[in-house]
Amino acid sequence: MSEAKIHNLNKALRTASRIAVLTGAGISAESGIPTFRDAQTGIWAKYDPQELASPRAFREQPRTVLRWYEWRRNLIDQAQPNPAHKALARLERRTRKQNQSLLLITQNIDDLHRKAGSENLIELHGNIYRHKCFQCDRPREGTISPIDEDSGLQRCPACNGLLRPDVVWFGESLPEKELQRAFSFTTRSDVFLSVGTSALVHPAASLPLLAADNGATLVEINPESTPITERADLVFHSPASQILTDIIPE
Ligand code: BV8
Repeated sequence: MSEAKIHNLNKALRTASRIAVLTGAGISAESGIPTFRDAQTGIWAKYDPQELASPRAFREQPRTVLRWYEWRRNLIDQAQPNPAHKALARLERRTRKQNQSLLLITQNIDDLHRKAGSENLIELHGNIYRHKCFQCDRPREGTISPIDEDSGLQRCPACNGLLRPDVVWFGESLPEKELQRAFSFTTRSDVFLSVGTSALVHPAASLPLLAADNGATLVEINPESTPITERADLVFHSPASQILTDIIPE
């Protein structure tokens, strides 16, 4: 990998006042969690995740959707933060010491950034361990019990609506406050790291270009090219953990 690119990235990170990071499923791939696009194995292979992650699917087949999330939660329960997650948590601690600020914006719902120690974190698409009412949106503390054949679907104690994972489905709006905060920090960022995302799902996918349009140095870390690759100032076609541990050593 070119030393010059690593040198330029180090320099950009050292001289930045604000560093924004956007992560997608690719950063959790090295924790053994399949990315959203290749998440479908076994009995789930015949389903399209974009179909299952939708209010319509939940209305039509709530048990199937809840079982899919239970399957994904079980995968995530066995996963640990990988060196890429840990490097970003180290970067946040380093920026705090140097009077810089860092905001980590994730599309992932797997809680691994928080487990790795990241604090200044926005979960744009929610968190698989949180639940809420499909009807009245009230949060439900704790997880809901596993779905089995005759188990009644869990209901909201306030309105008797069905409980669902507190994640953002396709066709649903993102949490307003978090989205605003992500946009506002992005427009003022000096460096924007896009890590492990296909940059296809909006509105999260618009953040990297928004940063570049506002003068930030746009950096992409992804083994594959994406719609933002040609706009990026620095592109690392490598796995996230390799680059991030080079840039932010233990
Ligand atoms: C909304 C939670 C208002 C649930 C998810 C504008 C233009 C076009 C379409 C739209 C638009 N505005 C709205 C839309 C519609 C839609 C959308 O974007 N559709 C796309 C697909 C065409 N967006 C919405 O519906 C959003 N809502 O905008 O509300 C509205 C409503 C209707 C109509 C208009 C407006 C809600 C989107 C949120 C959906 N929820 N997740 C759950 O997880 O169950 S999205 C889900 O998929 C993930 O959270 C993630 O965001 C996305 C998958 O993307 P990635 O994370 O990038 O993962 P992916 O697998 O795609 O890629 C992994 C990458 O990692 C790859 O590039 C790979 O190369 C790389 N990689 C692999 N290994 C590594 C690696 N990288 C680094 N290191 C490695 N080791």
